[in-house]
Amino acid sequence: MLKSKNKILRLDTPQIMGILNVTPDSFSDGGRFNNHQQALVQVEKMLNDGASIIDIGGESTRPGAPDVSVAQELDRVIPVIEAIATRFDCWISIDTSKAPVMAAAVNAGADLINDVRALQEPDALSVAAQLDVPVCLMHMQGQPRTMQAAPKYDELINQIIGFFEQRIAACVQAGIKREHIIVDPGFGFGKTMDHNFSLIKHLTAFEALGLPILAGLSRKSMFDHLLSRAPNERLAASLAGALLCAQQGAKIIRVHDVKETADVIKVLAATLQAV
Ligand code: 9MG
Repeated sequence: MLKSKNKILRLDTPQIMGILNVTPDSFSDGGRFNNHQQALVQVEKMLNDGASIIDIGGESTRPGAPDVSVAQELDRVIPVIEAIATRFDCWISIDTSKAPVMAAAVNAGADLINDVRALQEPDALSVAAQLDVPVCLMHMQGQPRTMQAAPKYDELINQIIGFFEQRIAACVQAGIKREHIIVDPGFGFGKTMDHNFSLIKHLTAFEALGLPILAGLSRKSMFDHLLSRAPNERLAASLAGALLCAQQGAKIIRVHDVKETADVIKVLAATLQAV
């Protein structure tokens, strides 16, 4: 279970985090939801389709994406967060690594911080501790611009678990409650295709940390490498990945295709509940 402000998110069945990119260069929605009204229509659809969390990002982390200033990121995400918080009763996640964006987003209505840099940017730890909301710490080897150049691990799973142990200790030291921490192995972030499939296979290893696991594989290029599919042709592969991760213990699945993923999770839940 996660708690933020006056909200509770049960994790006894995997929850769906719907992706809302408010960047002009988003890799798979092409910036279509750059406009507020369109963003709200998309949010309503994702909630009706079964998402309980909406993850809003104003900085693209795909390799080669341009850097975004704090002012630009605030300009993209804050009005959308305010509009969602006023209209919908859902969890709002802010996908950012910048401390000023975390603070403004939580003040505008965000309930969760999703940081692909695991609170390693300046002031991120102290600001997240002050905000007192759950945080998702994602593992990434390198930086988005170069991370796919030649990712290399001596022991993939142990190294990522070691990284989480260090980041969790830093969070707790900074005053972040342990029960507020979510971990995410970071599919596609400084990982080869083989690393990504190994992570799916061994995802249960991360349960040893005793924290909820988030998995994000939706439309990622690992499926292109395996199947030679463009982003809009990766639905079946993404659903297979979502199911495998949910079976391997993921409690939050971050996706573009909420309706189809919700069906998959319901099939899994019904199977697990069957006598
Ligand atoms: C922002 N973002 C893009 N991919 C992601 C992933 O796999 N996990 C998390 N937590 N955030 C992601």
